[in-house]
Amino acid sequence: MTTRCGYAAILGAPNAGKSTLLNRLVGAKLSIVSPKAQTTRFRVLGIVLRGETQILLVDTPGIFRPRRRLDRAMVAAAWAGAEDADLDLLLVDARAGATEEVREIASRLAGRRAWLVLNKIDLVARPGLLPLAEALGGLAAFEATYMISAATGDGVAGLLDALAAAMPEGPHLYPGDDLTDLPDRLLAAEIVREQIFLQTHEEVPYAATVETESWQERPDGAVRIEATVYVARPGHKAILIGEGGRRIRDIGARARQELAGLLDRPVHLFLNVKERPGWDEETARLRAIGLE
Ligand SMILES: Nc1nc2c(ncn2[C@@H]2O[C@H](COP(=O)(O)OP(=O)(O)OP(=O)(O)O)[C@@H](O)[C@H]2O)c(=O)[nH]1
Ligand SMILES: [Mg+2]
Repeated sequence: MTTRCGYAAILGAPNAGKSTLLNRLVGAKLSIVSPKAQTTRFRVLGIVLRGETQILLVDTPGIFRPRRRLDRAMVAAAWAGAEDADLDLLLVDARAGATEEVREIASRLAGRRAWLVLNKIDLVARPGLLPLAEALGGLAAFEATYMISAATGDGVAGLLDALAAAMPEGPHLYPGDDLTDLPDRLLAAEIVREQIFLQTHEEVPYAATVETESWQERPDGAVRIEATVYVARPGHKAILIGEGGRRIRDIGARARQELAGLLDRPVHLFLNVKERPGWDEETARLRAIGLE
């Protein structure tokens, strides 16, 4: 029997719903999601088996005009994901439409094998979708156009079938039951960062990074995780800790609960907040999240 296997990168402007789509396609929470732009910072692999095809989906950071070294590394990771893939999916927030950001990304896809995927169709009236597809269709030679809602799942099964059929022939690159190559330590740090994105505002989530410092399997089956949250400014440390330590307790409690579900065992989570001005320009901090 012929098998197929290939990479499909999910690309787009920040907040288009790329991570939501990855999680939906894989059927597992692998990549963190928040209502804020620039949530994802590095590529996240999601592995899906559809019939005889292994689809290697790559969630990427949103593409925007970078300022900090961290931002530049994020955008570079996104384009590297696109360039390494057999097929690029340009995911567009249908409600936001053909923004300047989206047009620029689309124009850079010229000459590559790409599909246009309009997302969040649960938020817009259908008659608006065709003109949007036409406006973007002129910017790259998209092989196909799909209209989906990553949130409700509308149209996603059709997209998955089409992806399976579009992958090149070849042996599967990962064991059959693998869902990702993301190490548990990195997943744990990301789940904490997701809570920071959900529970803090303005520049605070953007000025924070999380690293797992220790991971101990305990005899009773639980895991004890210690993580450090680095913040760029003293004021941010106070905000993250909150009055009487309430904010950091809530962040830890939600992250712990989420991780216990994902790892399927009891989790003891300890968070440390440290001030580290300029971490977002520091090689070691970027390497810790697989950038640079
Ligand atoms: N209504 C609706 N909301 C969606 C849909 N897909 C994603 N969202 C929401 O859009 C927001 C952004 O979703 P993400 O998956 O984090 O977007 P992203 O493209 O990965 O964002 P970055 O990682 O920041 O580039 C979240 O609040 C999602 O719940 C959709 O199909 N419909
Ligand atoms: Mg994302």
